[in-house]
Amino acid sequence: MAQRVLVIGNKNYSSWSLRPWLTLRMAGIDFEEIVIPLYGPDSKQAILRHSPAGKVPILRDGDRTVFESLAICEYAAELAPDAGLWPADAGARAHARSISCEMHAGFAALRSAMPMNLRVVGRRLATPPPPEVDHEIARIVAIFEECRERFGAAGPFLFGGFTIADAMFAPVLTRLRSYSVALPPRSQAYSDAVFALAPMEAWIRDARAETERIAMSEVPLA
Ligand SMILES: N[C@@H](CCC(=O)N[C@@H](CS)C(=O)NCC(=O)O)C(=O)O
Repeated sequence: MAQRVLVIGNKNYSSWSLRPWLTLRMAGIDFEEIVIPLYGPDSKQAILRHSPAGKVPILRDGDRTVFESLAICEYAAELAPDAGLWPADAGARAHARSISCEMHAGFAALRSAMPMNLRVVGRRLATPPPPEVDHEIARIVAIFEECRERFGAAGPFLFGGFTIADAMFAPVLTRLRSYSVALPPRSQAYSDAVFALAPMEAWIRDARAETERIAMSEVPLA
């Protein structure tokens, strides 16, 4: 096996896998990838061969095993200290860490009602989602607007240059786009900047080339 390997799920569906993959690519950190198609008869065993936690993503770096998406992103920031994966300013960095943890731990209603499915763009859910989803979307938009206003002057991303916070929210941007959630202009411009990243384009291209279908992610669409 190569020195550094990121074990991920299907690119079309695995939102947790996208976050560290994008972080590593944006930081210019070399790695090979192993894609394990999820929720098949042998998937769990294949994942467990890499980590007892039994979930992807997993980073294998020599004899180190790093699991949990945000922990892998933090590890990437240590591998590439000059890549600006966290904002340089301590206050901005604290805020970036706060919203990254908020994303990692929260937004369960949105994640359940609007699963990541990169083959879907500009569709609508067949039935209105529960009200918590609207509350979570409002909170996400508030995060985008506040970050762009307070910290975003130096570039198009939440903290100007690309940071782990952008990676943490990238899958959410795909969900909002898939299910036609309108964004205010500043948030839309932010979303456009993330989709225009070359690694993001590459991930979506690979995702659409996959052939597996995971039924739980095929929500009814109007
Ligand atoms: N908190 C974990 C969540 C990881 C997770 O739920 N991964 C899903 C795929 S996106 C998974 O491995 N599912 C396969 C399974 O549970 O067998 C992280 O941030 O990495």
